[in-house]
Amino acid sequence: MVTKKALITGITGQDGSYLAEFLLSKGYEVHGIIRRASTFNTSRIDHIYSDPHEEGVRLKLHYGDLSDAETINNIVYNVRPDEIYNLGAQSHVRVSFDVPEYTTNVVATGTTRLLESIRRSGNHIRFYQASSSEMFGSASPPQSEGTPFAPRSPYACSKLYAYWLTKNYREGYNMFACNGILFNHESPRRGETFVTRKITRAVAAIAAKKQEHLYLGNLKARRDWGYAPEYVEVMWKMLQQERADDFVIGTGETHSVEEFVDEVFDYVGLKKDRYVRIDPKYFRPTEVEVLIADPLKSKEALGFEPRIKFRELAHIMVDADMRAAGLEPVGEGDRILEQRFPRRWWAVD
Ligand code: NAP
Ligand code: F7E
Repeated sequence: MVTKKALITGITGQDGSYLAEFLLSKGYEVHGIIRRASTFNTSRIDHIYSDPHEEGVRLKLHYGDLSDAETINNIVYNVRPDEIYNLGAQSHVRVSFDVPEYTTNVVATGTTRLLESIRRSGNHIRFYQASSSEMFGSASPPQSEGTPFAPRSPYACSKLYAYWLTKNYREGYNMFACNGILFNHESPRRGETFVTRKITRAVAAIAAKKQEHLYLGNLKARRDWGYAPEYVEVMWKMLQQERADDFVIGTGETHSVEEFVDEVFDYVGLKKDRYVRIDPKYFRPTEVEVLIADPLKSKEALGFEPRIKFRELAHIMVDADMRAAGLEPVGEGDRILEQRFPRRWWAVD
């Protein structure tokens, strides 16, 4: 029996695909907004998609774009969801320096369009905003809900606008609107140009003798990296609370890009010095040096305690990329998944 309806922007992304899978496993009817592209852009959700002509289909896709208010209004009006998860974004920090206006349009103004459309609909729709640890920028670590923001990129400034607007609509219009301030979270579905996935793919390609070098930027930057499936569960949890609120989500650990490189190369038994090169084109005009979550509030209020941390994450991602490259996985990552998630709701990649 269908219990609730959810609408997800960014359903074709890493988080959107896991969230859709999670909500379907909970019995939801899931609606997703996808963008028209000249090539297929639904590879992350193909395994949960069924022909809409079949009976009982609970995943429904709609063409739309966060830059297009008319379509957003129509979808919100016609679908009448109980919950909206706003995950759609130009989400690449480095790219936001190249396309700052576009990033603002989608990330900041796009959120305005969605919030306005909910307000005008007059319906009681619970709203989740994908806020980001990037908003903390140069603020001293560890960062919690009370840490003053100091954004360092067009992406972070746009996310901060959306964060404040979400709070404004909660306070001004009594809307159930939450900010999940998520620290970096990764998986085998992570976009190929984010640093963790770039590294795990490269190692698999090097092992398969299809790549000679891996070019990276700032190896000293430190991040709090968690595992994406655990993070989408907590998005849902935020919308099930009695009162709307904002939460920091992270592991409470920080590691450098260099440590990630070391972990991954050691795992497959390759010597990184032979393969890793620095290319300054990957440096950012302004860098975020250290992010580390203080996740106390989400632990106490939501019971959030991540089961996967840095080392396991690296192994899970390498095993998946080895498989994708046609190689035998090392196996530790696969074993961790089996042991820690015996009742997994997501398909292993
Ligand atoms: P992602 O893999 O880059 O996915 C972004 C999604 O947004 C894709 O479905 C993309 O569609 C869609 N999108 C891009 N431009 C759009 C537009 N103009 N209109 C509608 N949809 C658009 O990002 P993610 O890692 O899943 O992250 C999900 C959200 O959380 C994003 O808002 C991100 O900024 C935020 N966030 C991510 C992290 C993290 O570590 N992953 C941490 C904090 C916050 P296409 O597939 O067509 O490109
Ligand atoms: O960079 C450094 C880079 O692009 C991490 C997004 O999901 O998380 C993500 O943003 C670090 C940075 O992620 C390369 O300079 C070195 O310090 O993987 P990233 P990000 O910028 O932290 C936040 C929370 C979000 O909200 C975003 O949407 O790695 N780095 N060398 C590199 N980064 C990249 N991409 N490529 C390199 O070659």
